[in-house]
Amino acid sequence: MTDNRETQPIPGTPSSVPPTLDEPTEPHEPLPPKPDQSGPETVSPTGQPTGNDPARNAQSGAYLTTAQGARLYDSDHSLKAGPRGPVLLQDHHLREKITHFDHERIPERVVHARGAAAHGVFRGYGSAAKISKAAFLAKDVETPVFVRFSTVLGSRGSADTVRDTRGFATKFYTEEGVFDLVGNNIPVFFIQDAIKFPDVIHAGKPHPDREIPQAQSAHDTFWDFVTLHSEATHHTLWNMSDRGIPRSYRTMEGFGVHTFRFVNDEGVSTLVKFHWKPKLGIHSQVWEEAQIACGVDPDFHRRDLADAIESGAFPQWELGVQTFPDNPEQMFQGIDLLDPTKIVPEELAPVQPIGLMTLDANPSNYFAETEQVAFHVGNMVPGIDVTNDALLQGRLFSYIDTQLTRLGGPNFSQLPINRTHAPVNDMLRDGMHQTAVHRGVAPYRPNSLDGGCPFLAGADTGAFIEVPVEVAASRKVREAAESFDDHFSQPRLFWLSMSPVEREHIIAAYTFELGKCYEQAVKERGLKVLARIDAELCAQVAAGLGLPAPEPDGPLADPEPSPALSQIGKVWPVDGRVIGIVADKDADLEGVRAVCGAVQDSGMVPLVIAPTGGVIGEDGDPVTVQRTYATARSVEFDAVLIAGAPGDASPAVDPRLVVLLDEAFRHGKAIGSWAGGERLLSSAGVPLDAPGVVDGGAGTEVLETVTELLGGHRVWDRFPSAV
Ligand code: HDE
Repeated sequence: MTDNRETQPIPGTPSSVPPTLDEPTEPHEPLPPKPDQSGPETVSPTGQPTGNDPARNAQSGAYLTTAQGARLYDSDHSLKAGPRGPVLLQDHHLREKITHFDHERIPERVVHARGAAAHGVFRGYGSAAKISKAAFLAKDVETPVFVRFSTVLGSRGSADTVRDTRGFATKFYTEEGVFDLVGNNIPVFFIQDAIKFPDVIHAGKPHPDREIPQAQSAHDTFWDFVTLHSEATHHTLWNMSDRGIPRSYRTMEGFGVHTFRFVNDEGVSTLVKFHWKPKLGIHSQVWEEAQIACGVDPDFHRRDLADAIESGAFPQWELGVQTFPDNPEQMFQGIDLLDPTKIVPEELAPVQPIGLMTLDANPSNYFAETEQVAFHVGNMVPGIDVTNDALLQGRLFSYIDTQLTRLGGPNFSQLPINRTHAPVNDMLRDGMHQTAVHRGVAPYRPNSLDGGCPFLAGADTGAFIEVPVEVAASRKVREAAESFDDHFSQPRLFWLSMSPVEREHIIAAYTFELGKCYEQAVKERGLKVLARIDAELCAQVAAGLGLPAPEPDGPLADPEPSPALSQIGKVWPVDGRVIGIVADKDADLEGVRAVCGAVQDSGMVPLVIAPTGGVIGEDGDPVTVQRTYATARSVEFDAVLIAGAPGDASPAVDPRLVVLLDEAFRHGKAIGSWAGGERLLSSAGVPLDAPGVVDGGAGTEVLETVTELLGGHRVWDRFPSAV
């Protein structure tokens, strides 16, 4: 513990403590914030700049103070009656410090508790202008955004790479107010009506008795629910596919899930479904990789996002919409647009790009920004409106309600991260944590005392006006439309659209998850559901569980597959990919230097792995080691290169390196070697003639082939059932 009495002496007080050498002895100005450390512009609801003023933030002034601004001379010792106590109740600083600490935690989100976020900018293409009057969609308009990615089931401290749906929530700070697009990385949802949301979440969360398992769907209550509610089949199938274990937040698609409305200047409404398309392509981990990452790097996705942004590899997504005529039926080619368990295949309604989002700055403070951000599907701007989707309608209630407990009152929109960039003139007053100092005496309207202000806007002055759709005169019912009863045709469509290797992953995922259930009845019901998707899927999972495969208890649909749903077979940019380069003192260090340079030139990240830390090579230009055999694990690398073999030709390879190479090989990663490195590969049991194992030539030549392989994400030919 550091004692600063010597460095900040109280006048007239002798001190026997020697000065510390590792702390500055004179107050000095703090370092300027890094370029990526500034939050969005902030204005208070009364138009005053507040909050983000650096002069008012902790850590930016020279002297430590209490919350009231009194300077402190000691923050390490309680006020005592003599050096050996007792501690005095009158120590205000002690009580303030401990009391504040006691209340540092707020309730975590009931779902989506684990998240990571980034700031960025959205630029409209103008292509949506004909169907939406939203100003931020106009050509070249730039709008600041804040995006929070999340898992759904796990607690705030849970691992990133679990099998789960991912949240993809975007706050657009538009000039017409905040627009929140609160979506997921899966385009359908478990349920068709919000009233079931507490049920599906209770089923997915840990069992109430032992509170296990954490952040997992592989347990009885989850499978009990999703097999009893067959509407959940489609979403569950996406979860069991590679979409449930993304490689990175940067390589996920995002979806608005519900059908929304766009409204143009003439008041014409068009139905739309939102899609985020990642510029880096859609990529996933393999299951074993995801499981290992849960242990060796539980922050895998959070770190990946922050590192990429810090290194300047700014992730980008194109926002697109599928559009449909807003007719009274709200159906498109037999697909009910109000049913959130259905997609519309892109082959039937292409995704039309309307803007580009770039994430270019990490948050400065996790709590203030990522934790306190409050999204709400009801935050809309003129030009965008909701539909009658019963899931969406329930969400319109839930998101404000949940913030009251989570953020401690009704004024959460005043928190810096939630503040709109549009002028606010509301008549909401008082409440917990009110930070605005409202003026005027008449927070009601009409009034004559505040000059009649504020006035109402109209369509021509930018008011948000709901689309005046007809509400069908009908009886009150607790029912859904008949088309909502079709729970299996789209799961079959998804299955038929998968490549063989993707199907294999799905079979393995169901076998794992149902295999983790204890209840025989749940496993058997799970197989009955699979029989309605596909006979081969059901048979293979049944074989894995050691159970008979049931016959389907209804007809199988015959949908046209949608190739757009498959993640495999395309070539993508390699930006931000991580290349591990194994080297030791006997390696071709010149080659390593050249390869590191070439990796960086291609926008990728080189990480040199060596037996120990420090540097390799004692001459003038040593190579810096970033990972050691103790800290490296295959999951961090998209490809591994070996820059030579130990000079003594010893066949014994460090067992940690064997694990690294074995995993990289089995997970379909490109592996390259040069300068004798193949000796090391064979000793580690990597077959040199396997697909995607590259040897020979100079290091940079090997890298070239490996980079080409990376464009396809993995060496798919190495999996048992190749594409
Ligand atoms: Fe949410 N959801 N949700 N959800 N949701 C929340 O709001 C809810 C649904 C989604 O990073 C909560 O602020 C209901 C679908 C994301 O802060 C809560 C229903 C989709 C996030 C809530 C749904 C989502 C949330 C918890 C059924 C994809 C994280 C904390 C009708 C389209 C946002 C909070 C962030 C968070 C309610 C279904 C996405 C409780 C009642 C469908 C990405 O209000």
